[in-house]
Amino acid sequence: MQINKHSIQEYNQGQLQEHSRRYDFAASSVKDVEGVLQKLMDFQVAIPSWALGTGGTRFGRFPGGGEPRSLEEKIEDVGLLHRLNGASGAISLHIPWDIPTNASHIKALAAQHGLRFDAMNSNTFQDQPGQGLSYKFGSMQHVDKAVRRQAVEHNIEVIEHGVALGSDSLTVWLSDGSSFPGQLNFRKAFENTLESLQEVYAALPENWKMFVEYKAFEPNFYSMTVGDWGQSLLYANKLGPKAYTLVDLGHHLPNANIEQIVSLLLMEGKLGGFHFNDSKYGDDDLTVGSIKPYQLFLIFSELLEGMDARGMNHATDLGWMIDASHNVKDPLEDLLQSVEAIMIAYAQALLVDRKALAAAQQENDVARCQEVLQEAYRTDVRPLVAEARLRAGAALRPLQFFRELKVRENLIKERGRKTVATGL
Ligand SMILES: [Mn+2]
Repeated sequence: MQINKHSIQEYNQGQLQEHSRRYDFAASSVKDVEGVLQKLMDFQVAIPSWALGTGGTRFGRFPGGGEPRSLEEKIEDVGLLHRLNGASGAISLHIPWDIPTNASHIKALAAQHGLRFDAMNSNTFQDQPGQGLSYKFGSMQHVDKAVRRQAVEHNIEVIEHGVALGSDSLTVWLSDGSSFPGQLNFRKAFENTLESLQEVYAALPENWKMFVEYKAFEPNFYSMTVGDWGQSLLYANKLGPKAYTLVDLGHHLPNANIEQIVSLLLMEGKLGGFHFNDSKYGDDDLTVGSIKPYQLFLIFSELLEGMDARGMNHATDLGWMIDASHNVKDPLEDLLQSVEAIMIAYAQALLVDRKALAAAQQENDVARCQEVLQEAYRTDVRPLVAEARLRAGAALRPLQFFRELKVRENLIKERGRKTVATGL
C-alpha cells in the first residue's frame, strides 16, 4: 500500500488550525525553536525488520493479518511508517530472517522509500535448517572450535550482505552463557568469545563499526557471556577502535541506572548504538515510553549531554534503533507510538537548560537541579514534534491518519489474513 503526499497534505490541512494554536503556544517558550525543529527533522530511528509482524510469547502467537511476506514487503511497511512520521528513514536487517537475494534490487527499493540500511544483525542464537553444527551450548563461546568457526563465518557473511546494501555496521548479540553453575569456565568462555569476535572484527571494512550488545539474562539464566556493559566494554576495548558497546534498554537487571551507563560509555568514546523498548520486569520489549517515560527522558538527557561534550552529531554518530516485539497491538501502530515517544523524549532533552543545570550542580543546589530537569520533562513538546513532521511532509498525527486510511485493512486485503512475517 502506498500513501501519496497529496493525501497527507489534505489530511494535515484539516488539522492545521488546531495544530497552529498548540504550536504557537509551545514555541513561544522555546529559546531556539528553529534549531530544535531542525534537530527533530534530522533525527531518524531505524526500524528492525523483525518488528513488522506480530511477535509471540513462549506460550502463543496471535497474528493480526496483513503481515509482510517478504523483505520487499517489510521495506514497504517501513516506507509507510516513514511517510507517516518522517522519522523512520532506516531499516535494520536480521540475517538469516531477511537475506537479500538481489541486493541491488533491494537497495533500489529502499531508496525509493527514502530508506537507508542501518546496522546488520547476525543470529547465532538459533539453529537454522541445514546448519551443520548446533548453537545449543553457545556459539562464539563454544568449547568446540568448529562451532565457533561456523559462528564467525556467519557473521562475516552478514557483513558481506551489509556491504552490498550500503550498511556500515554490524550488531552482534550473543545468547551465549550458561544456565547452571559449573556448566562453563567463565574465563575460557570469555577468551573463546573474544577470539571469535576478533576474527569477525578483522573482516570489517574500513568504515564499519561493530556493536557488541549485552544482556543480563535470558535465554541463559545463570551467566551470560556478554552480560553487562562492563563485559561489553571489555570486549570492545580489546577489539579496537571500530568496536563499541550497544545499549538495549531492556537488557539490564531491574532498576539499573541506564542513564549513568550511557554517560560513562560516551565519556570513553565507546557507546555505539542504542536499542529502544520499554519494560516493567525484564526484557519485556514493550512500546517505547509506555512504562517509564521519565527514565527515557533522563537517558536522552545524558545522551545529549555526553554527545555534545564530544561534539557528536545527534542524528548520525550513534545507531538509533527500536528493538521491540508486538504481541497484542498492530505492529505498525506500535512502531508509530514508539517513534513518537522517542521524538518526545529527544525534544524534551533538547530543552534542558544545560547552563542552569551545570551551575546548580556546581552549587550543590539539588532542588534546583531537579527543577531544571523536570521543567524540560514537563513541557508538552508534542506540538514541536508535530511541527517537525509537518515540515518534513509527514502527517501531523500519524496514528490517527493510519486509522483513517484503514492501512491495516488494506494490507490484509493485499496480503491476506494468514500471513506470517519472519522474525521473533
Ligand atoms: Mn537489542
